[in-house]
Amino acid sequence: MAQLGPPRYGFHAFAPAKAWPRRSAGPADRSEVKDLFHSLGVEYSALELDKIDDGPSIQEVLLELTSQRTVPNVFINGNHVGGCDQTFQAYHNGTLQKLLRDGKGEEMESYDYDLIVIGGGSGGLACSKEAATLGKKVMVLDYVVPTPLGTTWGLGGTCVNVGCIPKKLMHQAALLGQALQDSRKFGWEYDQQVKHNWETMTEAIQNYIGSLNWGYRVALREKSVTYLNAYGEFIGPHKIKATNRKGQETFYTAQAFVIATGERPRYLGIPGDKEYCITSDDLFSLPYCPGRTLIVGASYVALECAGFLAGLGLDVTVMVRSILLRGFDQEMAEKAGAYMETHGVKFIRKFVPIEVIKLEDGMPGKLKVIAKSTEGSQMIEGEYNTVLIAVGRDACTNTIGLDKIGVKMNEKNGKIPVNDEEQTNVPHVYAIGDILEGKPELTPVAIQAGRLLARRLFGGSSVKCDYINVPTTVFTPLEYGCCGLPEEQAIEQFGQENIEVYHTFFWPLEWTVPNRDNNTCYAKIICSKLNNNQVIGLHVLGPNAGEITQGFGAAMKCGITKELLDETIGIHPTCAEVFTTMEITRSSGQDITQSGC
Ligand code: FAD
Ligand code: NA7
Repeated sequence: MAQLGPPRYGFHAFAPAKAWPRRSAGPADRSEVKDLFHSLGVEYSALELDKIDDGPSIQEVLLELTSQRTVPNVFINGNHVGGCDQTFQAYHNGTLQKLLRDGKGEEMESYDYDLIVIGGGSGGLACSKEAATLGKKVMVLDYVVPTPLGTTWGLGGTCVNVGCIPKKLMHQAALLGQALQDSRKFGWEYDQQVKHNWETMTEAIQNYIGSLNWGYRVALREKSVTYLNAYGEFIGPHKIKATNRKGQETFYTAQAFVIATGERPRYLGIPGDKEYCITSDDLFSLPYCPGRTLIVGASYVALECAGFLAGLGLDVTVMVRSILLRGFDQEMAEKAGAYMETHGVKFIRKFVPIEVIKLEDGMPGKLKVIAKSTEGSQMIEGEYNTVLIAVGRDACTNTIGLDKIGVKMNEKNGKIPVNDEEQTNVPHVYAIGDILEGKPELTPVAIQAGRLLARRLFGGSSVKCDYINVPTTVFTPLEYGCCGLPEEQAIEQFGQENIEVYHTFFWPLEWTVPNRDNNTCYAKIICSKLNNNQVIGLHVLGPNAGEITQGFGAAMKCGITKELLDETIGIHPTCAEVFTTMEITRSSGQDITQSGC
C-alpha cells in the first residue's frame, strides 16, 4: 500500500486507456477528473496503473479495499471517493470541496454564488430561475452591446427583443393584410383606403416587448435570482468581472458557471455596411418605415424579414449568394421562395454586395448598393432606402475571457463544444443555447437545455437535453414547418433505395373562396424502409405550419410510422389532416396537383 501513498489527493488507473468506461461523449473519465482537479487548483498525484509494473497487484489491493475495479479510483486525504461519476457527484453536491477543505485544515475560499449565468436570454433565464427554485444562490448577468446604429433593448435576450416575438408579430401584421384582401370575397365591405402604418405597429409591438422585459425582471426577483445589467467576463477559474453601462467594475465568484451569451448578427465587412446598413437587431424597433428595402442573405432571418416587409406593402428585394435556406430541405426552400416571388418579393440570385454608398440622409435615407456576380465579373447596382444584412450570426464568445480559464472553442466560428451534459472542457463551466457547436439555434432548445442542466446540477436529475428531431418553423409568408431530416440528408444517411417519400399539394379550405394559390401548399413525409416506414422527416408548407408541426413533432418523438399516420383519423376540414391521407409516393411519379378539397 505504500506504493499507493497518494500525497493528498490521488487517483489510480490500470489497463489500456481505450478500454476505460467513458462517462459521456467527451474526454475519457481520467482526464475529466484531472481537468476537474486542475480547475479547482488542487494538487494531486496520479498513479497510472497501466504504466507501472506492479499495476495489476495494486489494482487487486484496491479492489479489496474499495470494492471498485474500475478507474479512475479517487482518494482525497485518504478518504475513498470513487470513480469519475462519484467524483463529479461529490463535486456537484459539495462533498468534494468539503473533503478538500477539511484535509487542508484551512478554510477554502467560499464563493459568492453557487451559480453565475452569463447571458439573460432564453437559455440563461430558464437555467438561473430553475437553479434558484432548487434552492441555489444564483446571479444572472445580461448586457446588450448596442448595434453600430445604437439600438439596444431590455432583459430577455434575442427571442423576446429582436427575434421570435417581434418577428412573428410583424409576420402577423402582414398576414392581416392578406386577410383583409380575402375578406372582401367573404362579403366584408369597406370604403376606407387600406394602408399600413409602420410607426403604429412598431410602437404596439415594442410596448408588448416592454411588458415582457418587465415580467422577466419580476420573475427573477420573485425567485431571488440576483440580476445584474452588466457585461460578464471571466478573469479567473471561479471569478468574473462585471462591467456596467457606466464602466463600473465589480467582481463575483461562483462554484459553477453557465455561459449563455447567444449570437449577434454578422456584417459583410464591405465599405459602408456598419455605417449605413441595418440588421434584424435594428429592424424591429426602427422608428420609421424602411421603404424600398434590399435584404442581403438567404437565411431564415432574411426570408422572414423579406416576407413580412413585402406583406406590409414595401418594395423588397432579396440578394442571394447561393441557395435559399441552407441546411433546410431544398425542395421546400425553393417552394417557399417561389411563393414569395409570386407575392411581390424580388430575388437577385448569385450576387453579393461589395459596397454601400450613402446618397441621401433621411428617415429613411437613400443608399446605393454595388454588387458583384458570384459566377463572373458582372457588376450591378441599385438604389434602396434601407439595406438589411442577414448573413448569419456570430457567437458572443470572443470577449468573455474564455482564454483566461482555458474553455475551448471552435476558433473558426466561436462556438463552444460541449459534451452531452452541456459541460465544456473546464468541468465547472457549462454552455447552453445558440453558442453551442452543432446544436439547433432555437429558443425552446435553449430553454430546455438550461432548465435540464440546472436540474442535473442541483436537483439530482440525470435527464439530458434531446437535440434530435427538434421541430421548427420558418415564418415566411407561406410558413414552412419541419421536423427531422431534410430529404437530401435522408438520402445521404440512409440511401435513396431505403427511403420512401410521400407527398401532396393541398388547398386550405380558407383559400378556396378567395380563389388563392391552389397547388402551392405542399406536404411531404420521408419514411425509412429500413425501420418499419418510420417517419424520419416531416415537412409542410402552408398556413399555420408551426401549429401543425408542433403536434407531429411529438408524434415523431414517439417514433411514428407511416402506418400509424394512416391509422390516425384526421380532423376535417384542416390542413393538418393531409398527413393522415397521404398516398402518393414520389417514386411512383404520380400527379399530386389538386383540383378541389
Ligand atoms: P440569447 O437569447 O441571444 O441571449 C443571450 C443574452 O446574453 C443576450 O441578452 C446578450 O445581450 C447577453 N450577453 C451576451 N454577452 C454577454 C456578456 N458577456 N455579459 C452579459 N450578457 C451578455 N428561435 C425560435 O425558436 N423561433 C423563432 O421564431 C425564432 N426567430 C428568430 C428570429 C430572429 C430575427 C432571430 C435573430 C432569432 C430567432 N430565433 C428564433 C432564435 C432565438 O432567438 C435564439 O435561438 C435564442 O434567443 C437563443 O437563446 P440564448 O439564450 O442562447 O441567447
Ligand atoms: P445561416 O443559416 O448561417 O445563413 C447565412 C445566410 O447568409 C446564408 O444564406 C448565406 O449564404 C448568406 N451569407 C453569408 N455570408 C454572406 C455574404 N458575405 N454575402 C452574401 N450572403 C452571405 O444564418 P442564420 O444565422 O440566420 O441561421 C442560423 C441557423 O438557423 C442555422 O443553423 C440553420 O439551422 C437555421 P450561403 O448559403 O452561405 O451562400
